[in-house]
Amino acid sequence: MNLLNRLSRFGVAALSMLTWSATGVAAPVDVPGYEITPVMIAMRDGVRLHTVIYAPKDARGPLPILFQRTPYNADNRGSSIGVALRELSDDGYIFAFQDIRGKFGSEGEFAMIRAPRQASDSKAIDEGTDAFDTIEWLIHNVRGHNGRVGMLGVSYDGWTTVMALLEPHPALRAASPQAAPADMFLGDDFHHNGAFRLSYGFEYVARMESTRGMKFFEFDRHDTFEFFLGLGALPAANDRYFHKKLPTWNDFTRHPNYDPFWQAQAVAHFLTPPKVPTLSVAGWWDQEDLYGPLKIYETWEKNDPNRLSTIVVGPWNHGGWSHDTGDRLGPITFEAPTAWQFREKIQRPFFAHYLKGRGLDLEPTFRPGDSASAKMPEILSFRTGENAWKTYERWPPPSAQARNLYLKPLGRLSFAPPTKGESDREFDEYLSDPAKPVPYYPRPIAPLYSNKQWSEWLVQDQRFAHLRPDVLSYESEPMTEDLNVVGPVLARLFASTSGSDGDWIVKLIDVYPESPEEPLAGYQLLIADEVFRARFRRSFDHPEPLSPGQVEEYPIDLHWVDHRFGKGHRIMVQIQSTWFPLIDRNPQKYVPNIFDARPDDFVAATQRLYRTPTRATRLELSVVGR
Ligand code: PG9
Repeated sequence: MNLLNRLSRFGVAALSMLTWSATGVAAPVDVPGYEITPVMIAMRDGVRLHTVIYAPKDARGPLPILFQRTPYNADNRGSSIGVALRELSDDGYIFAFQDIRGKFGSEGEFAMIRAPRQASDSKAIDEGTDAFDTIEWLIHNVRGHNGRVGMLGVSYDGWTTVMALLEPHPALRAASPQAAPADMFLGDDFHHNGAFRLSYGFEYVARMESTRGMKFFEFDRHDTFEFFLGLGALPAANDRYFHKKLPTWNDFTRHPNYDPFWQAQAVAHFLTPPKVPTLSVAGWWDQEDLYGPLKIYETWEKNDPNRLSTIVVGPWNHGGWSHDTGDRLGPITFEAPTAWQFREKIQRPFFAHYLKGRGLDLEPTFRPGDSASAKMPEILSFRTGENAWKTYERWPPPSAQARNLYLKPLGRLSFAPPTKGESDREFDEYLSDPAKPVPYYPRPIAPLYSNKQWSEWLVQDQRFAHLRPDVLSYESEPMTEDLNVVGPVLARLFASTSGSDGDWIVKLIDVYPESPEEPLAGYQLLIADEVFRARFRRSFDHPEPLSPGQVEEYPIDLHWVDHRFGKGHRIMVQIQSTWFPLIDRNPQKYVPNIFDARPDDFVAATQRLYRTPTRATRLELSVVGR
């Protein structure tokens, strides 16, 4: 029996499931002007996925289908039609929202970031085959469509969009994966360079795996800094709260290294050359997934002769482009409604072009070259600090010049390399004490989803950490002219520790001028940041202890930056070894698995950063003139 026959056989069963939502178990939100059809759609292995279809009642002709796959409740998604999807719904689409396996109304088992199937196993399923099977069903069962399907979504839903692009259904004609994670060990939600994202890992997994729906973890206090410090070593999480019932937490504890478990799950390793026009989206201050969209775009770019893959990076936090106007983030203002501009002037014409055959009516600012162009800009980026959209054909732009910014004595930062004998000390040092970790945000630190702290922490003024005895701060002279840092930023540390493991956290900061006219006088704004767990300096799959006191070189990728350090601003670098509870505390004494560490494994250590001609700790930047 071919796939189509099988689908229509299951399709009959699917339509009979319409009663499921009529029982009061759950019901899709009502959206005036739309006919709502909840269905159970059978996948190739017989598992049925709850899908809600919204069709405009006043459609004057066939419409494309916009399809989203989510672990966050398809029944609620209709509410985005007039909001996050408003600029699209104004154009007229049929929307289909689906619960992925094991979540809310769908059958089957939920697997957190289910690993892509092996190419050799044609019978296996993954989120890509589920997208394929659903599109197949939609185009044969939904009335009034034009044969074209688009997919889009933020974060988890962005990742399901990427999965649909591995072996895309022929009807999938345009896709926008937004803040899609690429690798949960190297750079996205759960770890960065092997360092565990404690508060996020703990709270997200509790929320997603305590029930088939979602349930927030109930903290017994407001300050989660205190909660996580009180938790002590990580075995306490299962002993006290999770009791080995949360599969992903158990996976964290069993896979402390970049072993086949994480490698098999990282979609970055499985991407196929782009076959579908794709608009990736990332936010400069995305508190969850900045690594993913950049990595996915860069990987696609290696094999994209037909320019199918493009990217937009704006001044947003996680998903910030999908709501409100985007003219500010916390106290930082952008002088333009950047989120609305993205939705109205980029996302809307992108889907209208590929799904409705409309000309690409982009604003002049967003068009590559001088004339109206039939192509999306390859890279559209909002340069923060200058507050202007820029288009680039390549990253970094070919005109970019490499420049190094060096740590100097007395907390100075300079483009002049260190010289022999400029200081009688070769290093600066601090004591890192895991019993008194540096908070990542001024305390009290609220639970992640309880207020705006989490979603805006990356634009928090860093003065709360400046001059702490366990944070090294280096600052440049005020800029005498604008400095445009555009391209990848790499921190190259030469460092030692008295311990046998440790973390290095590097923060690149724009310090606003101390002037009475400046509303944010002295503000320390994070521009780029990253953590590196030293045990992984040679290999992420085979960690190794450090030799106490031995100086090692650590290249740490701080990702892309497009920022103007304006005239009068200073550049600052802060370096520290704890960032809590964002990152779990490194015991600083090597233990094979930090998830098995005992309370007495945690020891204070002296950290040294070197700044000599041969051990010149620095930031490697790309700089452009305009
Ligand atoms: N950042 C979230 C997530 C994505 C994928 C896995 C785990 C978490 C999200 O916002 O969906």
